[in-house]
Amino acid sequence: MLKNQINEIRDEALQAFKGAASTKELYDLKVKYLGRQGSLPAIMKKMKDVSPEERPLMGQAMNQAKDALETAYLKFEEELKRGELTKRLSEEKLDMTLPGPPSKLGAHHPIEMVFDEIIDIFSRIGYYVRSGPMIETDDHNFGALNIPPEHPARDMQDTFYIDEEHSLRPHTSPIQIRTLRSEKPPFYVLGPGGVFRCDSDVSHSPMFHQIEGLVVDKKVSMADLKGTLSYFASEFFGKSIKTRFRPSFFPFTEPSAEVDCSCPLCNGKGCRMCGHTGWVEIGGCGLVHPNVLSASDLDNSEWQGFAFGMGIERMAIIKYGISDIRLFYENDNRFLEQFRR
Ligand code: 2NL
Repeated sequence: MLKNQINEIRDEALQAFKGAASTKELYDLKVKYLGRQGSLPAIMKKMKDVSPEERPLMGQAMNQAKDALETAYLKFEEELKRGELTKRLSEEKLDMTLPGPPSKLGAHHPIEMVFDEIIDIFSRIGYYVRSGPMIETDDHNFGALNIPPEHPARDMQDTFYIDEEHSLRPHTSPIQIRTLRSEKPPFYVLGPGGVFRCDSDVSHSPMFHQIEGLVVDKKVSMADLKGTLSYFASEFFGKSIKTRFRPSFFPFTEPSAEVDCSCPLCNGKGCRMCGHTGWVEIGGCGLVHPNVLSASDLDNSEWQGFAFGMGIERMAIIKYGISDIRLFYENDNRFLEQFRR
């Protein structure tokens, strides 16, 4: 009887389901017994040989067998799934005592390192740091520095104006002016900070960094200025460094000079960095112009001063042999990592 065959397959399948060790194995068994090529559907093909009286009984047995197997399948599948999940969770347990992946250490930015070192060198001879706002008045930026109204430095082409009277400071001198006007002499001041100019190409950034030094005391001479900057250059670049002054002009100093030092890269022999001259320019300086002192209410007959200014990017380029100013602003870790100290 076909009905017996059906029940036999059903029992065999139930037994096999029970023995399945994984959801995969169970699924394969379901395909084997219930799938389109499976053994139960195969029986259906024999229906045509069954007598009309027997047919309903057989259909009933077939439906019951299918139901029983579907139900059993779902039950065993659920059990196996739960077991597999428990097993996976226990295997996936994290060992919190394992060391984590190595964390990447940050590094100092070369601009910051140069600032720190210059400030350190001057603070050893009594200088202190002052700061000021980046948006400044025309008077602090230009007027108080003896820069005449028609001077090209005031031009819209060079300076970022905020309104008629304010601009982003184009140099660090307004820091010094604020100090001159709010504290009492003598002064031994450093003014470090970011400055802004309408200028952007391969060797100019619209935002860059400077540091200025200002001394105001009873008797201050060009000799003091030269001694101070020679001390600085030998501390910053090394003892063998020589310095020289070349006459120059700034509205806020008189006399004025450019400061060169012997090229630290080739030791003065001549190389690509110093343009084969053996000398590199590190900044400008001079004795504070009497108009600058009086514009800040200091008595010219009592007080004298010297001042100097340097570009931080330029100092970093010379000291570390950096080839391109744009490297300072890209924050590429491969560049920055080289300055870990
Ligand atoms: C340079 C040259 C310089 C000054 C800055 C200064 C400030 C006051 C009075 C007088 Cl309040 N002078 N600063 C003087 C000479 C040169 O900078 O090449 N800087 C990057």
